[in-house]
Amino acid sequence: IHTVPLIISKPVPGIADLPALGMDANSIVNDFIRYFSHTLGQDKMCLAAYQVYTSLSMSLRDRLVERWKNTQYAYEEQNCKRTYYLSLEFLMGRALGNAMLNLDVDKPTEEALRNLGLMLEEIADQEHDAGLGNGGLGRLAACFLDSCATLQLPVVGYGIRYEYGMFRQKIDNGRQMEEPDHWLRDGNPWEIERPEHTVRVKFGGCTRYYHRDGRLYARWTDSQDVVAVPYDVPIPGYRNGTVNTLRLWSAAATDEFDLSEFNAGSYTEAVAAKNGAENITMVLYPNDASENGKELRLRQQYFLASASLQDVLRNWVNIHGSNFENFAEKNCFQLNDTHPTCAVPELMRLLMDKHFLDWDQAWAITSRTVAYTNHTLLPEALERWPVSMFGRLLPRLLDIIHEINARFLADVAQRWPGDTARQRRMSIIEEGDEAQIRMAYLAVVSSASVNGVAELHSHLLQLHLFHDFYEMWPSKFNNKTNGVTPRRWMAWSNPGLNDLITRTIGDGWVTDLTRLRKLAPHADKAKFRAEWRAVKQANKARLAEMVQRDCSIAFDTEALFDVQVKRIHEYKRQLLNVLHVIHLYDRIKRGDTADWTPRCVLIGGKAAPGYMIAKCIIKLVNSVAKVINEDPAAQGLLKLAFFPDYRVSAMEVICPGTDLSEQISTAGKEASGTGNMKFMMNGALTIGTLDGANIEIREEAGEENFFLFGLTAEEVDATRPNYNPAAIIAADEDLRRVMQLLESGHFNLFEPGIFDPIIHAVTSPHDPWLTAADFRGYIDAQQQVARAYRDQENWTRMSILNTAASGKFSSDRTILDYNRDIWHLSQVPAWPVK
Ligand code: B1N
Repeated sequence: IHTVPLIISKPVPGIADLPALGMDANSIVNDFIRYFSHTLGQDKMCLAAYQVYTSLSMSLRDRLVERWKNTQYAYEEQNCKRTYYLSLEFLMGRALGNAMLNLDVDKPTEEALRNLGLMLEEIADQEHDAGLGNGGLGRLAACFLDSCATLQLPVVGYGIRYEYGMFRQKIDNGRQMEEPDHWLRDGNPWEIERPEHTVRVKFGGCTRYYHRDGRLYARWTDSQDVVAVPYDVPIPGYRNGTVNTLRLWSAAATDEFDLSEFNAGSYTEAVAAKNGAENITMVLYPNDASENGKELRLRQQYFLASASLQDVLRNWVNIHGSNFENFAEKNCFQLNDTHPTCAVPELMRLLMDKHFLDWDQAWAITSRTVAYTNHTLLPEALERWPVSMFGRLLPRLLDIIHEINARFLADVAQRWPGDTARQRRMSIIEEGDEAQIRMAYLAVVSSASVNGVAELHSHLLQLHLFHDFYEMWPSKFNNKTNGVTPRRWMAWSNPGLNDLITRTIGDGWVTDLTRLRKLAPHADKAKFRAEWRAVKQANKARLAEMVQRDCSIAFDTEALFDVQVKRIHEYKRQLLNVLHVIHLYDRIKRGDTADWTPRCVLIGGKAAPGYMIAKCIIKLVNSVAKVINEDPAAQGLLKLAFFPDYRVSAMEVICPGTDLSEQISTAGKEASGTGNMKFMMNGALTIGTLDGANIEIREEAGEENFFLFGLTAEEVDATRPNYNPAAIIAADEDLRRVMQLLESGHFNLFEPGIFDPIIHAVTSPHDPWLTAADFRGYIDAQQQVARAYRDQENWTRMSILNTAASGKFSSDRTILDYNRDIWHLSQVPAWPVK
């Protein structure tokens, strides 16, 4: 194995113990200037904005690195239990502002920079989002890391350093265009390459068995290997000296040649053939809540699992040698959905084939250390790998999966003798024309804990997808309602609200969000409401500016800001939103505008590149927007904009400026949602269905502070068999007129027929999302919203009460729940920086 050799074998006095860097604005800005001028060789004549950003980031990173090392020393000294959060996605967004906030240097540094004539907001705006995720699942992982560091829990994130993150979305003639996101092109000051921790990952080849001391062992041989090079990203806790690690793996070729080709004289071909290795970590698959079964994706999954486990085991062996007795007491692997589930057979393999444990010892460790979080019930997102492909790529792992399954099915047979139907239902291998591995079942069978991400979702998992498993092991199943970090989603992104709240109830809410409850009594004070409204108005002005810049549409900040931003998916029903907008337009055109509440509707989100209907919905939004925004009749009453390239840094501006949060998925389909929580914290009211975490949001806010509509999950299931949208449309004049407008081609006069797939989807009795069924309820709830908004005093009251009730949705609470029920880690404070 080719790693950088250790040159220095004993501690060098003086090297590790440099005096701590100053945390005052002056020393930070001095270092910034030195990096700018000396390290990056810039001068005053050429203020390359990205270099200004890079220099400031390096200055802050230095300060994190000291705390980072001290945190790791504390963890090592305590020999504490650790959790490894394995995820194919970490949607980190930007790091600079977060580092400044968490180091408590944001305000003075901003001021010192201003004295130099530099605006922090402009500098921070240079940073490329780290878009290493699709949506909620990836952003959840990022919020969890922030909470773990803030709670001083020894948790390491393991992920993939994609060269290309989530694609950049451009809108051309109303249609989504994808552009590659080469986010590392200008350099990334937030990562440190660690070539000395490189590991080797196998693909292909076959299993060989051999005897030693009377026992049979297996070895994976004749494989084609790649190396995994780690890049570490610091994860600062909130003002507590802790800095945890996100370790991202990058694939590279080994330094070996194919000797036969080399001997044949094709030196260059032999070197060029090694190119394939880098492909593994080239690009993030841009599918949210749907799998696509590509071999490269399986390679990514195994690459992450194997590299991370080898890393953990090497650290273990360095300290404990080959004694694995306490391993399960000291380590926990949390699987972020089934994507990293190769970790199960890989841990078995490493323990048996490399560390020579027998099956029972290896299984005792694996089944006690692995925990699985499910994030969706949608059948199209459930991962299945063809046995044939899996066996070709990962032959030794397939052997192990077969063995896990055989032993598991023997247990099922023991418990339910003769029930072969049950065995077939529960088998990890699905038989059929092409046998497939059900990754979710593999994860459930092998895990000590299985959780869903909101109460309803966890309940539905037990009722449907994992019903048989729930009967077998009821105590494995639990709920962990999602949360989001209040550092990024309130304290950093909404400085106006941060100031007002802190002036009113002190600053403890940032790390104990339940304290926001203390805002509730202030909702009754007219002066406080006026201040609250002023903050919202300023945030709306900022959002309107961004909409003007990116959509060229003018939003009037007096209007109701009605926002739906999330991945475009039929189950999320952006289409229902558009139908409402068309209905409002129809009312304007027929003169039904008495007591009108002006409204600006913003819709944003990416469609998976191959998801045709989702792309068609984007085109529809843009087409409807064009008609409405250009119609003088709608001026001052209604605007519609599609926000391009929705991403983490855009949400930081969008959610503080939103009045109304759209959470309108078909009940039972959205596992949790997390955007809903960000909006609530920032004082938006929610219009929503009884789905995912909406149910808990409404419970916390009180039903009088939430606009509810739509079928329940049970009603959805009951409605399906005899669903008749044609009858619903015929019976509802408003919906009939909306459909007529659509069918008449009013929004696509020069592109006839382009919306036929959408019209068909709404009118089909097989529409799984029941859009027509919820139309009436939605329109009526929107009418109530409009009426409520006209009473600004009461609206503000409700807004304050929503923020006040949002404490449950801090990811700190979520992580404390994970830790209490699954991880059982102790909090370990970092050594103070001297
Ligand atoms: O995970 C979020 C939830 O809040 C959302 O409701 C849920 O839709 C989302 C395959 C997924 N579920 N499944 C995915 C992502 C990428 C991929 O390749 C599936 N994302 C969710 C956080 O719990």
